Amino acid sequence: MSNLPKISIIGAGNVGAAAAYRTLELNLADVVLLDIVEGLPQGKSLDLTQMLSVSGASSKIIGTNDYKDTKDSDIVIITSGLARKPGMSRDDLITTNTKIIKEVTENVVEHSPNSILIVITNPLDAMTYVAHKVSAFPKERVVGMAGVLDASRFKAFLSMELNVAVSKIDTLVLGGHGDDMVPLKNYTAISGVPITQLIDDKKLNKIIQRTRDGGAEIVKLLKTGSAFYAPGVSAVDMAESILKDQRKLLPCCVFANGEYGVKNQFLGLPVILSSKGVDEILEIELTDSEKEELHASALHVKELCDLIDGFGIL
Ligand code: TXD
Repeated sequence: MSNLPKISIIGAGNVGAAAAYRTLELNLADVVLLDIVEGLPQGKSLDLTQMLSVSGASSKIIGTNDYKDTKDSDIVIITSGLARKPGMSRDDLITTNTKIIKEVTENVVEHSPNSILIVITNPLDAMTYVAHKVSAFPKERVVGMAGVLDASRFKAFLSMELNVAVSKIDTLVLGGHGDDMVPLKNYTAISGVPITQLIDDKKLNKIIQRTRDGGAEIVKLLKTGSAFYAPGVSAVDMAESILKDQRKLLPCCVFANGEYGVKNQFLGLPVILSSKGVDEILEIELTDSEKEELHASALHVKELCDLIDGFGIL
């Protein structure tokens, strides 16, 4: 390993491998890729090591089935669990993934008690709740990735529709990572020009609907799994802000303690990510209908968490 920070990625499937690739490409950290399937993380890390000999980054990667190798990670990205198949909702994954996240979190905490957790596994908000509860980490150190991905989808569709550079589009998508996510029109702009001046409402609403269905659209096309490049890169965008103390404002799944009238639960909100993890939750102005949508989404997340509590395994 090098002198770089250490990121462990649990789950060497599609998202885990994409996150590993991006971490190495940015030379952001050394990577430990862990999975329960023997050979899978070892094979992928060998392939990525060989990639590094061409791309030239100095970061290193190892693949393992042993949590000892994850010892003293700065960040742990949790991707382990089932992914959606066509026709499944994210919520359908809840029973199996709750057990997996519980087991994984216990192991992670034992070996990296000071780490910051970035959860990716679906249903995202509920699995972030599981990781928080099982780890007993302070709320600043447990964060879920969804808003960055949902915003990336919104931006991509806007760029396709308007034929403008996607890098100049800014937006925020709040709420839970589900069909009831809350894309914010008023915080969507292209180089500062409000989106409402550039596209009529009917088209914008269509794009918003496509954003809500963005995950399902890819699941339907792939047939055997769900999206992974954009999710992997989105998680590493969050990790970069934390490791480099960049203080990026990003929509992330965080523990709300009264913000936006949401109490004691995880939900996608705008936050500053710093070396502390979740440094600050920003309370921005929302319209009445956005507030309503956010609360409906929060209620849905809460129902899932209550269901998990009912399992009696945490
Ligand atoms: O926005 C988001 N948060 C998401 C979430 C975007 C895309 C994907 N999202 C969810 O991430 C998806 O619904 C899944 O729940 C996870 C992982 O998706 P991925 O596409 O990477 O799934 P894979 O390719 O099936 O990989 C999962 C890996 C696989 O290799 C399993 O062997 C491993 O997880 N796995 C485990 N590893 C360690 N420990 C345990 N217990 C374990 N169980 C399964």
